[in-house]
Amino acid sequence: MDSRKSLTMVLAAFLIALFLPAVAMAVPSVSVECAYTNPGATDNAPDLECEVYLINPDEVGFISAGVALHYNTDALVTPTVTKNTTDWYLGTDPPGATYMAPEVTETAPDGLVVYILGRYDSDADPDTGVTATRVLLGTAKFARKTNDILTGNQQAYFGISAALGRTTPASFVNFVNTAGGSLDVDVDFSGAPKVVQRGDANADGIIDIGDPREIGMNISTPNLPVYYDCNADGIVDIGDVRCAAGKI
Ligand SMILES: [Ca+2]
Ligand SMILES: [Ca+2]
Repeated sequence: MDSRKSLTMVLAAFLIALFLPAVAMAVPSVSVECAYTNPGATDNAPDLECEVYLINPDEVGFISAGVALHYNTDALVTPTVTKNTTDWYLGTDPPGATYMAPEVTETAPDGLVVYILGRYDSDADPDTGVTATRVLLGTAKFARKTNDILTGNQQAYFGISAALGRTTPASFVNFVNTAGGSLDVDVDFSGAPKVVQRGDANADGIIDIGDPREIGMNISTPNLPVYYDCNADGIVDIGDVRCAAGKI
């Protein structure tokens, strides 16, 4: 082997070693994304809308998931919750068999919404599970107790955080993959929830020219964070570009 060839092989081995840790670090995580509406003549009633996503970069097949969403009852009242029954269902078709509606506990000051989800398609792909890289688990909408005008990331004010759905009994497993393995210790909850004003599309805490631009460039992207929906009508379209521009 000439020296150039052996140098090439050493370099290749080095590059593989360099990128291996990055591949191994692509762990699944939970992302909590919330948008609040400020009061004003053209705004909807003051509210906070949260969406809880499972981020699954390696497209591991999940057959169950469980997340607890905490909130501060001093700031938020009357939760209305849903779970995603399009992707998480048991049976031949979504929504399939009714299985564990989200549980809401309004005990002050730590309100709690628990989503437990399962996926078993007895017809099409019983062994596949949920493999999307970004999949919705559930939503929660709240009324705000006060009409205070807020700015920036209000995670602390609203007391928004996420954790494993159930921790008792000790044998309960929230996240299970298609191989039957528990992923409870693997799923990363360390990312801070984002709680920003509607229209702050890049969630940096301020609404400036970058936000209507960000919305405009992503109108056709599915599963956009809720803060892209500036006018709170449930869809992201040109109206949100205008709405965000109007908030600058
Ligand atoms: Ca912004
Ligand atoms: Ca909209």
